[in-house]
Amino acid sequence: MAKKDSNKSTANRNSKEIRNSKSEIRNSSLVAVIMGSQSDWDTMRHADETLTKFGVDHECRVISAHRSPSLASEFGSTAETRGLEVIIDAAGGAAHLAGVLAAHTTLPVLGVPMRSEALNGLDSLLATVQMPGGIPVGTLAIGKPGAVNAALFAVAILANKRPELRQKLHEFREAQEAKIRATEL
Ligand code: RP5
Repeated sequence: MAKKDSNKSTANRNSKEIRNSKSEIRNSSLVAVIMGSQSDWDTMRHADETLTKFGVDHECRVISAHRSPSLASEFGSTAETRGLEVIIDAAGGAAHLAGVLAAHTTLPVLGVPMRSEALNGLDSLLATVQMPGGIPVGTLAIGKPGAVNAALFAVAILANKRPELRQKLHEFREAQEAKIRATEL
C-alpha cells in the first residue's frame, strides 16, 4: 500500500518502484491514465506526454470495463489507498469505463471520449458525459484535445497543493500566449 509523503515539495516522488514500463503499477504515481484498449494509446499518449512535460509521476494502463470488469473494479477500489490523486479514463463507443471507475472511487475522474469509427466519437462523448447525478465524471473533448486537456486539468488539480506545479502552469500559459502574439500570417 502506498504511503503518502506530504513533505515532498515536488510532484515527483522518489521511489524504488519506478522503472520504465508505462503500464507498471507504481506506488509513486499521482495520476493514472487508463484506457479501454491499446487502440486508444495513439490518442492517449498525448496525455502521457503532457504529464511527462510537467514532471508529474503517472502510469498508463489498459483496463476495460467490459472485457476485464474485475480488474476495473479492483483498480478503482484501490486507487485512493495507493496514493493516486487523479484518474484519467479514455474509452470509445459505449464508453462506460470512466463511470465504472468513478463508481469505485471518490478521486476526481476525468473522462476522455475516443473518436469512434461508427459515430465519430459522439457515442463516446455522450456515454462519458451523461452520468446520472451522484457519481461525477469530468468529461473533456473528443480525442487528442481531450487527452491534452485531461492532463492539464490533472496538473491543475495537483497544483492546488503544489506551488511548483502552479508556477509551471503559469509558464505554460505564458508560452502559449507568446506564441500567438508572435504569429505572423
Ligand atoms: C473501447 O472500445 C475502447 O476504449 C476503444 O476505444 C474501443 C474499441 O476497442 P478495440 O476494439 O479497438 O479494442 O472499449
